[in-house]
Amino acid sequence: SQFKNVIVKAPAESYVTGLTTSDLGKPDFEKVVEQHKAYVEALKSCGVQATELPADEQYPDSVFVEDPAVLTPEFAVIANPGAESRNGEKEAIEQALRPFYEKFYHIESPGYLDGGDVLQADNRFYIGLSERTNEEGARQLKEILEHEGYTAEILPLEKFFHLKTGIAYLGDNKLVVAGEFIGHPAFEDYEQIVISDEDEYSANCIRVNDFVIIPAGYPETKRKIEEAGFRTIELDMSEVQKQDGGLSCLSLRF
Ligand code: CIR
Repeated sequence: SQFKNVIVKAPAESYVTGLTTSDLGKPDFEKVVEQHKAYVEALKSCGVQATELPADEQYPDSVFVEDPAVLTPEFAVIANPGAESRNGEKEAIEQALRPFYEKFYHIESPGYLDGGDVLQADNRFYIGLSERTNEEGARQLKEILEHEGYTAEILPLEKFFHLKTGIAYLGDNKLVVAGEFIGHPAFEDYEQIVISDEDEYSANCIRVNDFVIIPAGYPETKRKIEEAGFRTIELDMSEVQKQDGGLSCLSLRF
């Protein structure tokens, strides 16, 4: 299925003070602005219309718009982000989605859920239990999705930060997997593109219409994805990686 729209949000200067578990150092603000611009240009070159939200200094991590919502072609689910400093990001995202959707659902406390823990593969959804997504949040989302005719499976994460840190669906039954998802029984029906531990960061890639966007610096991943029949676009993600973010985190695609 083709994406027509994306929502992105400019990085705030406070970005450099955002949440992270990585030891890659403090991001450079000017550089993340450049990398974000290149990201938005790449999305546009894949044929989508971009809604570009202004930076919000109050929320250092708000550039990661994937976490406050889960979208399907038919409806939007406003998530309930599990990090306290990020929870309020959902207000601006719901507002930005209003023109595009009639039907909204909401994940409600004590349920917490980050969109980064949700993977869609055609009519199936996978929901990861993480530091950000609890059982109640996952259960609420599963109920919504099943009510709408999708299937949903809940999987506890062992090491990954978010579910999509280590997995991506490219369409045509093809799945990119790394780390704990290699050989995982939930995914045995897919054709798998297996990413080695050294290249783990590149498992977070995104199919956008005729292209797969991947992080720059992973020639093995590029080769594997091209061999699977896709054209790739590479983007420098260094300043995003420093704050635990990846390609999927920076946009909502629908
Ligand atoms: C956070 O800790 O919430 C941000 N620094 C990174 C969020 C990355 N989002 C994602 O994987 N979906």
